[in-house]
Amino acid sequence: MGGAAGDPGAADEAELDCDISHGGGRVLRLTGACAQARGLARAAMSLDAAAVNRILGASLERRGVAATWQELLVPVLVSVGDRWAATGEGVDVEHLLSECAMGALRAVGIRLENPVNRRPVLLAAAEGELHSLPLHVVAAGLAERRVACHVLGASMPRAALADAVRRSGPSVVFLWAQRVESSDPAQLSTIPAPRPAPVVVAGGPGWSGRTLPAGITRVHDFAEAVERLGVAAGV
Ligand code: B12
Repeated sequence: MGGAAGDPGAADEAELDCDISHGGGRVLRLTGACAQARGLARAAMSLDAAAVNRILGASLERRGVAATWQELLVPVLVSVGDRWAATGEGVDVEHLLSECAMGALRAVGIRLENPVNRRPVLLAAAEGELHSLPLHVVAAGLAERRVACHVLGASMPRAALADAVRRSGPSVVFLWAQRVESSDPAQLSTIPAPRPAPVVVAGGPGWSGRTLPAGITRVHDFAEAVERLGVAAGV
């Protein structure tokens, strides 16, 4: 698994319309995106899952998780989301791209042998939160550091999360909230602290402006998340 940033791709400073010939005039606006991101946007807009999988697989292999997330996936996801907000269209594209991305990112963790951590790292999305893709990118980034994670996925009820913490004794619990509607800080307080207590980390734009319970830190980007969770997991 290649972890180096490597080839950043051909930068394109101009706003670019990825016009999809058989997509009925569907357009995605990508500003300053690399060639691979434009290819990913075209494949996603064409609902060409095989091409999306190929592009993501090759990028993860050659450039690693951080570059694939920041240079390919984030620009295309943001653009797909903006297009949905403006037109109400493209939920199909959003689903296809997220599904392929989760598959490609999961494969990074599945290939991890002999992880360095003994205690689990739990990654979950907050109650009511269906955005779970960032959990998978964090898990893949940690796998590159030989840290194995348990991804608990979307909309984790607080009682079930508390139970999982009691039963598995994690070193870290990461809770993602994409939206303010799902970022009730009280659910962070109900995470139990069996000895030794886990480090609890909150991530995602949903937590912006929220006051988090004492002792809980917030991370703001992929690199900070992987660093903070990796240290808490012992690497
Ligand atoms: C894929 C997607 C979906 C998929 C999710 C699939 C999945 N399994 O995850 C589906 C189709 C299910 C979905 C559903 C919905 N979605 Co949606 N979705 C998206 C999309 C396109 C990408 C989400 C994502 O992974 N983002 C991750 C990164 C790319 O984005 P970001 O968090 O904004 O990144 C910022 C920071 O978090 C940070 N960052 C970047 N990467 C990382 C990594 C880490 C680890 C950290 C800590 C930080 C970090 O940097 C960025 C700049 O600050 C976004 C568009 C967008 N801009 O995000 C919309 C978006 C998040 N969705 C949106 C909405 C409104 C919805 C729905 C409510 C729609 C509906 N009416 O049903 C539902 C939510 C239902 C629910 N109960 O949760 C809005 C949210 C608006 C808001 N602020 O609340 C967005 C922003 C679209 C838009 N432009 O309006 N969605």
